[in-house]
Amino acid sequence: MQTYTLYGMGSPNVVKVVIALEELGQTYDFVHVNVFQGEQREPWFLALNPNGKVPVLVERSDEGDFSLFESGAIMDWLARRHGAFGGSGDDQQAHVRQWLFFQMANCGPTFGNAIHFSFATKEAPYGQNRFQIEMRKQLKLIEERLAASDYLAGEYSIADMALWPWIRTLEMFFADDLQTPALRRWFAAIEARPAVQAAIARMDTVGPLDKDARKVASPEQLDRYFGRVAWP
Ligand SMILES: N[C@@H](CCC(=O)N[C@@H](CS)C(=O)NCC(=O)O)C(=O)O
Repeated sequence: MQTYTLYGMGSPNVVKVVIALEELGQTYDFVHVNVFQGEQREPWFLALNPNGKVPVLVERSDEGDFSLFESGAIMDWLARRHGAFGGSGDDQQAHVRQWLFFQMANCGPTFGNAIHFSFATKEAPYGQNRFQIEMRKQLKLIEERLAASDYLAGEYSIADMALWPWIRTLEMFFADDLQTPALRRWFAAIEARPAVQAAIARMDTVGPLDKDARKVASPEQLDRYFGRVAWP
């Protein structure tokens, strides 16, 4: 029997883990990390993730404590630990990982940068252009895949759970780019799942904490958070 503590904020890389925990019927404590005040660089947090980023998942069981960072590794661990959503059979498992890694290596960084360069600064047409072009390339690929298959790896899996919150976030900034039929069908099917609704409700309690934390963050703290200056 395991219990979980998830360290995070209201960002897509955290939401995907909340969805997985809900889909797997696990209970978990949520520890909000105030990234605007730099909690992720405090020694207690760096002991959990030396890279200073959320999410981190700690599992407690009779076998002892087990701590993991990097959301893709966490998703893969949860799927294997509970024997669900990781693909049935070797081939299927490989395809789940293929789409999970695709999200991790491509969509996360690209969508994040497309949002950052388009909305967090007015000074970077080069960055806007570069990341919006790459974002649209990835969205086209995703649309083609979902036109051929109900879910990314065939059956609903951690790969879909990993991408879905990123599409949800992208919708706040690039809704016009997301109106393609297969993507819409896939998005609605996942949104309708009770576990996903439960995850959204849980995250609704976290969003205001981020907003409040950002409101009181100093310009120096925001510079650090956005990676515009190095941490001391
Ligand atoms: N590849 C990492 C990315 C994690 C990440 O970028 N976390 C952000 C929030 S979504 C964060 O902690 N930012 C604070 C910082 O970098 O100082 C993962 O998927 O876990």
